[in-house]
Amino acid sequence: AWTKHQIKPFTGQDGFENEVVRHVETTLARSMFNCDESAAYAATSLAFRDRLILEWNKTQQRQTFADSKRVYYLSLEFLMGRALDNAMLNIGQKDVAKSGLSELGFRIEDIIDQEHDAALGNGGLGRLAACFLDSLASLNYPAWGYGLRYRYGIFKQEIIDGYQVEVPDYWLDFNPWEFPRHDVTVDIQFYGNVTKSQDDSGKTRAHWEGGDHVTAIAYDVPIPGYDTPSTNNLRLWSSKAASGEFDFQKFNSGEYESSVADQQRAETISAVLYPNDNLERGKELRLKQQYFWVAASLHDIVRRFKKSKRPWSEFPDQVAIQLNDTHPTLAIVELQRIFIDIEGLAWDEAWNIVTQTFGYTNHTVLPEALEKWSVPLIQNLLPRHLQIIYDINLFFLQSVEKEHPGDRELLGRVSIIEESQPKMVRMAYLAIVGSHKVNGVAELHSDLIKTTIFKDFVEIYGPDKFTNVTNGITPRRWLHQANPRLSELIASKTGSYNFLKDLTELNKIELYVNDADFRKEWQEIKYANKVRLAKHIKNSTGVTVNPAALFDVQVKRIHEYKRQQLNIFGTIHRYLTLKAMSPEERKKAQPRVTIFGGKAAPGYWMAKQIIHLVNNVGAVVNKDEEIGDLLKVVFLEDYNVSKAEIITPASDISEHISTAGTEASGTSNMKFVLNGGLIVGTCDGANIEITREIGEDNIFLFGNLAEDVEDLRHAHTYGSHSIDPDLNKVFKAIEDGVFGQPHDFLALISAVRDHGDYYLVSDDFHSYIETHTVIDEAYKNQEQWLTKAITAVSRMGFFSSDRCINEYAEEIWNIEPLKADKPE
Ligand code: 26Y
Repeated sequence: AWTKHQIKPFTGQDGFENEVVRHVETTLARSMFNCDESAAYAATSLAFRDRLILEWNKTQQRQTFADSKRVYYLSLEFLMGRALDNAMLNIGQKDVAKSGLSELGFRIEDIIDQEHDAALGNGGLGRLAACFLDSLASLNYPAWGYGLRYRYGIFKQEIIDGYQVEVPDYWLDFNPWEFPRHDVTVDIQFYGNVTKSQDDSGKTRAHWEGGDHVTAIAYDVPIPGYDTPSTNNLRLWSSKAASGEFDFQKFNSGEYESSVADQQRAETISAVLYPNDNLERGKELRLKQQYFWVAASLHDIVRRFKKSKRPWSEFPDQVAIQLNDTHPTLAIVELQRIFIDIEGLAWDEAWNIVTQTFGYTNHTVLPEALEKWSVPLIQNLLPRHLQIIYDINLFFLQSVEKEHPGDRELLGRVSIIEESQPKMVRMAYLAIVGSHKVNGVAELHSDLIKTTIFKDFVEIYGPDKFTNVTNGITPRRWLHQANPRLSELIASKTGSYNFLKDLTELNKIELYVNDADFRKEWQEIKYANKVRLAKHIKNSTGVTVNPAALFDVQVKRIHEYKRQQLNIFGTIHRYLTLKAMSPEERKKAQPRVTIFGGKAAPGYWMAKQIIHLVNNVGAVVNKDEEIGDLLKVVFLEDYNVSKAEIITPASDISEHISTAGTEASGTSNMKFVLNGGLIVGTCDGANIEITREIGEDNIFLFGNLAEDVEDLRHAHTYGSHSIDPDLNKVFKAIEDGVFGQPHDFLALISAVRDHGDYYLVSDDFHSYIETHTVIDEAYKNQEQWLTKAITAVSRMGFFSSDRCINEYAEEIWNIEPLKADKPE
């Protein structure tokens, strides 16, 4: 087909082997005799990369030539994971690599396993950006990602004596997937001061002068689409001292160390990913990162537009920029600055273009995650930007005043500047005012932002500015790559792998839900995936688990709102219940493995206590011979994308149990169901839409509803807060020292018992425990369970990130796919 690759494929297995040998011997300058797994990984990657580069160049040329509108996805996080497997699958020819490597004496899995994850993100927001890039390329949309090339990604997590220890993630030793563009640089300015002058026509112009200068260097990463030649670009910026900055004067006069220090200060900007997820800290270096990245990206975009020689008014016809949360909000201010200070446009003309260009995606309603930057900090670092922010705010408030005369309280509430001490810039408000569309990431979340944090803005702009685009996941990585056998089984029934391009085709498998052979094979695949995870658990924790037990998984960043504490309290309750049983009763109990994984932000003390408690509970339970296989509790260290690819296909039940109204969407919930696991969850985020799609018989929902959360919290503070009696037994066991020194865990208990139970752990505990009893019983009926799992998978088509990206393209970006022409 013409959509297939125009680059010559490897000429069979021999062709592939020749390329590997050539790269080992020439590119790597090694001999095949001492080609180890890491060299084989390098050579295999280079062989596939060669294929990618040619399509990548052609795609970029095609897009430039067609002069089509592009979307730029600005994200401080891209949690890409590994690239080789993805490249082999998207290009095709993984089969050729498999047999070729085998002939050279390697197993392809071991070679894939050599790659270091590209872990340039914290969690959901960063992984969403990665899924979006995959869908944008696969759907042939002209799109670039812009981010930072952190030298250190998210830290590696080690568990030592039950505690999290952070280890730096230096990942760039060998990275064949990036291309430094030393010729693509942008000069970035910080600090300094602003002067005004009159130009010839008498207009005043602002000049931002002096200060420090740092250079941004582009590193490009090819993003291959699945079964299409389209290969998009992810451009990551790296900082280094501006060429004038390495002070030879200083150097020659013997101040070698201080001249090196200047250099290092510049390189610090892109050195490390901030490890906070949903927790704002207001650090100056983080603001520097944001401006550095945003300014480099905008100058790049504007430079590209100027080559087209079109009038500025056509800028929004060529360029759509999507802000992944408020982290890139300064882009709005920077584009306005470029237009008025550098290109000489009038304010209104410029502002009109700016607002047509930007869209803003909100990912959270948690107050502690909403970005605010102090006015004095911005004043010092970006003096001209602060002036422009004040002007944006002034014109905005004037327009509000016009429509709502005399409503001083409204003006105070919606002001971009918070009148606090010190004053703060509310980045979400700035993002709303500077964008033409604002979206949430699941229906409930999009409704909540309209009725709570952004209510006044709905009043001001009307409801049409606010919309919903429910998140999705790429089925290429999260089904085909993570679970190749299930993908193959599905293809054998749907007739092709086309479901990987149109996930709604999964509905065809519902026809086979009663087909005995199909069911048997499905069951075997799940079991094999559990065996694989059991091996991983053994290797990483030393704990032996029975693959026939019910695998109950909660893997995600550790956060109080995600309520891993509810899970571990429930697990303790299970243990106490088992301990109280007679041997006869125990024989009827459903064996279970409770699996936790996830990182805590290094400064998030409560999250670290949760990790500690999970590990201590595991240490006691796992060696209790009376309990044996009835319960194992494991904490898997260093949860990341490549581990998720092993864990996700192996779950029977996964936990998505946030306090209702707090989890914007969740995306791992989608991944687990797509892999034939069922969900225990609250009525929160995308769980609600998953239920609507797959049917309420196929999901285990529990707990209070979002609409009741406010009243319940109020009751905790002003009424009486009685703790669930079963939960009190759990607290007592902890306090009695059953799981080690109770001292460490008292804060977890008192947050619930004495400090208002903000996350409603006690309110939901009973319903949670009961639901797990229901789950145990349901699992004992394996046939019925299997029916639920197959039915659920068949109805998951909606949650493809392809559907999601098509919605953004139509409703927000107004862009069209651009396909390669048919070859002659
Ligand atoms: C301000 C800074 C500290 C900050 C850094 C990272 C704030 C937030 C974040 C990350 C947020 C995040 O990952 N949000 C998640 O986005 C997913 C994709 O939309 C959602 O599925 C998930 O519910 C939400 O928590």
